[in-house]
Amino acid sequence: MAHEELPVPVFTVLDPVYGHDYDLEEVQLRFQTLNSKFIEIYGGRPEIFARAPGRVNLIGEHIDYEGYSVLPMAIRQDAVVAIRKRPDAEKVLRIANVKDKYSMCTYAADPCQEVDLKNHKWGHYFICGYKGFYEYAKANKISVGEPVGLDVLIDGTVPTGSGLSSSAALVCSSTIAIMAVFGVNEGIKKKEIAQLTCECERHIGTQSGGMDQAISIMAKPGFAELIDFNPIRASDVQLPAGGTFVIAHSLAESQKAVTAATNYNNRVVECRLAAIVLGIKLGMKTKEAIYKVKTLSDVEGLCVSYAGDHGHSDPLFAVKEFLNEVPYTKEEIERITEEDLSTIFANSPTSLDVLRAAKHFKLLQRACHVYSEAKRVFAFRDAVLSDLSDEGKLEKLGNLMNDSHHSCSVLYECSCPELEELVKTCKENGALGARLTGAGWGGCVVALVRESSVPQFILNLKESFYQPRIDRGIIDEGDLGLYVFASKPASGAAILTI
Ligand code: NG1
Repeated sequence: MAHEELPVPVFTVLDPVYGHDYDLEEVQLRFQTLNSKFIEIYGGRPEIFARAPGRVNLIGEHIDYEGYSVLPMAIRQDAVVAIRKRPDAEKVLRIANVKDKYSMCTYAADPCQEVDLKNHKWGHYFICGYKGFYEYAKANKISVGEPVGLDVLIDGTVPTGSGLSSSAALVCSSTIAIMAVFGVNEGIKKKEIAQLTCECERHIGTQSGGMDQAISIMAKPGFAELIDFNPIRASDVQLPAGGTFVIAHSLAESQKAVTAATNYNNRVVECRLAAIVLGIKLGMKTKEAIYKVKTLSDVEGLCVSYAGDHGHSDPLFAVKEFLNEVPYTKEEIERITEEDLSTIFANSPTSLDVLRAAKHFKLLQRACHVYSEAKRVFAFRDAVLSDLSDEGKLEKLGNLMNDSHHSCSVLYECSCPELEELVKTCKENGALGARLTGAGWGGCVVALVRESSVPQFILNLKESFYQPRIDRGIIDEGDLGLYVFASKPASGAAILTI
């Protein structure tokens, strides 16, 4: 059976989850500490643990929310949730963290509560899972009884604001922990949980695409995954021998939820506008385009057929023909749509925030990025499957990663000076390819490096990129391993009854 059809696995020991590429003693100590801290805070043992990993996206950036396939792999850093139903009748959710800097968050045990977006708290990510779980149970007529109080303790090792999806690791582990503690996990397929957790995370105010939750739930050790959407599907991708992905933090924090209106959600809105304008220019009635066209993938067929009529095959031919390079004002777009943008986005408060914050809209550039990046994902997968030598494959993959970064930086403008410096440093030190990974605007770079040169590569990055920052007190030398490390494809989410 395809693994997305299976439920999230339940294990009674740690080895199947952490057996690959981990120090098992260290992992055992981590769970023991979590257990004793739980007892210290709540006076009793957790009923269940759930864990979900972060991820690094190898290629396919900012295209999941446009309906296009992406190619990430899970990393070993994860979020672990320890949970129990409260033994008394108090209807409160207490969410604590092993790290002191995250103080305990408490919420009413009310699945209908709104997430307070104006007052961002780390515990909100648990509430995303909590709300989503009840919405799912209601939609699927699963009886879960009256809401009860929950005691929760979380330990996350995915660095936050790094583009490695600490948020999805937390939302996914919280959601499956809640499912498990209510005893409804067995009947639910991974692909449904991937879809559900993507919807959960939108309660935080970002219009997420679904890549992070899908890989966190469906990853398999040893493989990257090609993730398709609508419907969600994961296909194993065995990376060529001889290459390793090194993840390096730019040390600029990417605060996706806080900057959503000008960054992440802004790009989602720009893509939708580009798609509507293309739809209209390519012959759709304005009303039909406004109400039916949600993503650039919805109008790709029209673009390709226009290109075909003119002896081309690439949707970019139509994009360049019909969209202007000069940024559009709101009024210019409204002349094409014959409808106010605030009416078009009336049902999406987070998009209305984007409209209020935006000065102009870059439709041509965003569409060019999305269509070209979508192609690169398949070129990457095809190179892996090709009969090139491993060395030839690695070179091809590296070039595709470089092209992806250029597109993110120049067309999608989701890079930042620190990421640019780090990508350049990686290339100067022999990386076959290097690119920002995740949402961007800070966070990490992923570099493809020949396996034999990884230790030297990391040393060189330390000297040229990190040492000046250690000297300035931005990070401690002892923490360097948290900011730059090699990663193998790790395992996906699991429930643990240890
Ligand atoms: P990160 O880097 O984890 O914030 C975000 C989105 C993804 C995807 C990438 C860009 C969330 C949870 N994740 O990832 O869905 O769109 O940006 O490719 O919003």
